[in-house]
Amino acid sequence: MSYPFQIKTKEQYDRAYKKSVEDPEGFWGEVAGSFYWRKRWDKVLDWNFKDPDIKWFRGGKMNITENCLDRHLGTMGNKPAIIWESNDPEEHHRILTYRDLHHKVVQFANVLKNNGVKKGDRVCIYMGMVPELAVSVLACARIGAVHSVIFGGFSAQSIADRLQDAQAEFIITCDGAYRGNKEIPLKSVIDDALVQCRFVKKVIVVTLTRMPVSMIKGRDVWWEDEIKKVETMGNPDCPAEEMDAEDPLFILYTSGSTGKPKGVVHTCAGYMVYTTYSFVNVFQYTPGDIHFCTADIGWITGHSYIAYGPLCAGATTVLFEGVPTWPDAGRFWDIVDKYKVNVLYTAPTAIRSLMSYGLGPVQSHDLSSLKVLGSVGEPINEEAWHWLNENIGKGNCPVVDTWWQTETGGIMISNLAGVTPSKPSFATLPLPGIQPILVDETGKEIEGNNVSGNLCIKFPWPSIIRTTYGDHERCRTNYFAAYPNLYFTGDGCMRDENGFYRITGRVDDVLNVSGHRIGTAEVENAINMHAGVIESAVVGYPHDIKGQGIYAYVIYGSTHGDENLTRQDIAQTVARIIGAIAKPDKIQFVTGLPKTRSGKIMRRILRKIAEGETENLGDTSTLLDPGVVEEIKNGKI
Ligand code: 6R9
Repeated sequence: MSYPFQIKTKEQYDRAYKKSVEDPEGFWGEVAGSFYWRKRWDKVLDWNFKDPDIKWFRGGKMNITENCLDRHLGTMGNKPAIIWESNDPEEHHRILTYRDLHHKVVQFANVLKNNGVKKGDRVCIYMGMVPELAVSVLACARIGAVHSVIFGGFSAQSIADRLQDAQAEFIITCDGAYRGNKEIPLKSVIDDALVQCRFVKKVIVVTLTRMPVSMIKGRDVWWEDEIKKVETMGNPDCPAEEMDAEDPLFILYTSGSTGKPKGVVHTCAGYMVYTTYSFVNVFQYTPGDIHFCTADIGWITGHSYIAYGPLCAGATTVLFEGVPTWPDAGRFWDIVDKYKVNVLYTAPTAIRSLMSYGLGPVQSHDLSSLKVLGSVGEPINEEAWHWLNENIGKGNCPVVDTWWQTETGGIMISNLAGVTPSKPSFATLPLPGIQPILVDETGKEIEGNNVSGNLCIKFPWPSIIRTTYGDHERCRTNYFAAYPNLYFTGDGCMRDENGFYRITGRVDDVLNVSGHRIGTAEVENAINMHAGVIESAVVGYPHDIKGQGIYAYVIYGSTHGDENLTRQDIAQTVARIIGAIAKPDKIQFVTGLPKTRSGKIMRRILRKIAEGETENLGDTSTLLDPGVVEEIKNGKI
């Protein structure tokens, strides 16, 4: 397979970028021309950021799975599409060729149809990182059902909230999942969620751990039994549903600055075009390369750069079930060595965690197959960047620092491996089609170089968020209302003397803990549900491994028993309401919170105290009760 849109030199990048700004429709029309369409589009782009209303490739008809699967069968049916590495390194791994994957997707698409799933229906997927997860995602896309993958670490309550918001009547899950030395009872978590969600009609359960699960008659069915049924049905095919370019492809929930996660909606054609375009260009994918993205498909990185982007490009993508530190901290390097991985795409938090084990686990493996290293999810600190570059890449592999978001669908600002320059801890330059702009608090553009501001984007790109499911107004106010005619990212950013961008972190009340987005309001709501808690305030603080840790200030009513046990109880409540990823790292009991006269919590002060910077707290004169700050400063945790 060749990629006519692949950029190979800095000059080509400059030319592509210029064209993408001067003639965006011409530019993206050309890129889109190398995909398979049932019917070409009538118009490349219609948009306004006011409503917002954004339509790419209007009138085009296609199905993303025909691009990920069918069109590869003729020339590379026997090429590995997915290499699956199980949690247990001793267990046999599985390789699915494009033909195998096509067969499984078509088969399971028929299972979905047999179980009543129709185009437009929402299907929730709650699974471990097993091949059936990729098959489920693609089978939904095959029949035009809208998938909503929920990361396996979320609690029953979080699942119930998402099921209700998406009105999802179908669920695909596993009995359990393996992660390191743990077995996670996925089906049982789903059962707990469904107590509140009587509208769910069908739950399809993959057999994996074979831990005991309840199976409710008429609602719960086994994946394997359903596959047998379609096998005996005769016609094994399942023609792809013809989708409109702007039909929804999936919903993915993500945290914002308010309490309730938002269902980010991506649509079929634009998402396909942009994830493939960015995949091929950022990682400089060459046919035959083995691509290993260590994210979970439960996050956007897994959607775009384990599943859709690589498969549309006909790449071989590694799907890893386990964790980086089990059975030992050499697991990533073992996988690189075993499959001769060429591109490794991972997160700063994983790198920092592996750094702490020293070079022993690295040195015992042959990493010479590596060509490109990538980072995503949070700002990468220079130390981690250099460690990756020197000890993993041996100075020979370009490191791409890729900045993007669930809402952007694909990589927005990043160097292109070996093509455009890199700079430690800088995402560097925008991809063609991406027009970043820095603004001040009032929305005024900050021009020139060596400046900082809030990062916005001033022109649409094909995989931009279209809406938040069921609540378009929320999409408008969250992303398009802060500054007129701009998409606001929520990130702070600086532009250096060369025009390179460095993302400095969120400027809203969103934390980034181990690369996972968590809203402070969400954690506060969960803490406040704990019996005895009167009020709480949550802020982030720098954490060596996680990037940010969660620091909670809690006003607790009755001093019932041991403070440490109470802390654990509160953490347990948060795990129940959101999931273990949102457990506070530190809880400080206080008798009051620093509030302004209008009742707003002054988080700035709480953040400084959490960071240990108690000396220079800035202006506290607007506080209702400045005394409370002294108490918090002197308090212990
Ligand atoms: C893809 C993904 C998005 C937020 C984003 C920003 C942070 C992601 C980054 C980065 C600095 C990078 N972020 N990549 N910050 N440098 N290379 O992570 O999506 O989970 O929605 O998080 O992550 O703060 O706004 P998502």
